[in-house]
Amino acid sequence: MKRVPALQISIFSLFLFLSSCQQEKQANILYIMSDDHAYQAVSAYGYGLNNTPNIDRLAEEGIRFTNAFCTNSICAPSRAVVLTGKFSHVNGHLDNSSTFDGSQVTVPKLLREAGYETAMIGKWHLKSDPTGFDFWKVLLGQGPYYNPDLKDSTGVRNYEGYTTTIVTDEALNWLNDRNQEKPFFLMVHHKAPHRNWMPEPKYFNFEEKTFPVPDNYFDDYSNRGRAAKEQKMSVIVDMMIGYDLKVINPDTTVSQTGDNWIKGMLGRLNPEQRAAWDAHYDPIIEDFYSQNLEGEELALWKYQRYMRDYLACIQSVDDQVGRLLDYLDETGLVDNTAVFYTSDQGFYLGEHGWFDKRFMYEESLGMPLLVRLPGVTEAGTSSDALVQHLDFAETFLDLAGAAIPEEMQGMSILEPIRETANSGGIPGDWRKSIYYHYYEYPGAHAVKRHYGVRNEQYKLMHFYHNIDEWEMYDLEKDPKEMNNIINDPAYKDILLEMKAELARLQVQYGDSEEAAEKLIPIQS
Ligand code: SGN
Ligand code: CA
Repeated sequence: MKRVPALQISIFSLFLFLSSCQQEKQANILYIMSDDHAYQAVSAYGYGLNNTPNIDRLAEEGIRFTNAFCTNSICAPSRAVVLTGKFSHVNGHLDNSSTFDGSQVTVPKLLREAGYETAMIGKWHLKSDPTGFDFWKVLLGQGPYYNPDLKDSTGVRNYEGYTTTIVTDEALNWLNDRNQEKPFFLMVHHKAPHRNWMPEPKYFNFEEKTFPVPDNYFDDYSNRGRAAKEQKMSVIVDMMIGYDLKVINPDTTVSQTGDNWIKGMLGRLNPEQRAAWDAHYDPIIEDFYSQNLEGEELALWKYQRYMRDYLACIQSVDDQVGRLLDYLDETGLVDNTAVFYTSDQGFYLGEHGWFDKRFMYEESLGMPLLVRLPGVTEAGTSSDALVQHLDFAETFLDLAGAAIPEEMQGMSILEPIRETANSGGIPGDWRKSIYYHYYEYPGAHAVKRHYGVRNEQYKLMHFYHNIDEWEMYDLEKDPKEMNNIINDPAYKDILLEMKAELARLQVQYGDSEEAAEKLIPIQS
């Protein structure tokens, strides 16, 4: 055997020692993101609508953020912000019609350079194929609830079963097969609970539940502007009885909204799945047509029907989060794996009478965010720090001990996490306000373009493009945003401060209304 000089041995052992230290420092990262999961529907947030014990484990064993916000309340743009650590106007992904420029710098690419093995499984929705991942397997577009097609670098394959379960199966397969020598970065993105909320049979029993109706379900949008009045996301008016609420008219001569769409979805089911579906929904359909509901009764029936399917879909997500957490326990990875649970944005569960998102109002601006990393997060804590999707790339790089590029626009949330563990407070130099900009108009649900600023107590928004209206809310006095105080003389000084803060943020992030109008040509 060739002898190695003593000095070489000691340099070699030093290298081994340093690389093992490096590995210890670099936590594994498991990022679980669902689609349209409202914070009101995570029981750790205390709204009493449902019970999500597995997602709640992350709050009990880690930290819960009470002020976590998106930057542009819609799917693909949020995903692009998470990947790049940059606002939509900088990463170029303004709305769901855009195609992601995968040649730009993204967090999986940087983590790979920092020694990580990277994977992306589930809903992708960015049109171009994923880049920067050692492994990817993604749904096509929005993906269905049952029997999905999944695409990887070798092509597309069909999978039989419930998508939420299949995405998790694939994540667990990858975890088992991964390179054990490297830390991992795994993104698990669920389709659920995105529209049209098709539950798995296990949770058909949600039909027996009745949910509290939000007190502003019958909102008439008085004291608000045209944007709130002219949207098309009303449960009562815009939800499709067939597609959304699963009530297909047995009289096929009657044309009813969404019947063909739901029939298309149901065409994907195998005979066994279809039999279980029909056994559940047929009596609901029969009951509905026997009642001839109208007016308020019909509106309340729609709300309950919506909530039952939406929350049932979340129950499956919760089960599958549980499987991943169990895996970390069983393999001993738990102590060195940072787990994030969040959503691509928030969602309306009947507040203001709505479903969907897009608006900068609280329910769709906010999102659940729970983080657990033993030794870093303190069990059962919460933070009121204002954080955004914008911060995630920076946070992952911070966890990896990798440099955060200057051009990234967010801040590592390890700072407020550490401060929560130290003092229970927010770091003094943490941001005091957040910036928001939504572009997809004209588009589905007709929410007008707007941008704005929110701080701890106030929110200022400007709706523009085919409208020029400002709204301001006092979130302490009016948390449900029912009363626009933009013309209230009592808030004259606050308005000036908020306008100045908005202008400051636009300079800081390099955005403006004029630039936005040039990014997307005026269509109407
Ligand atoms: C689909 C939905 C919309 C939803 C968008 C965007 N309609 O178009 O209700 O707002 O997705 O959602 S559907 O009839 O096709 O279900 S996002 O989460 O992907 O941004
Ligand atoms: Ca979404």
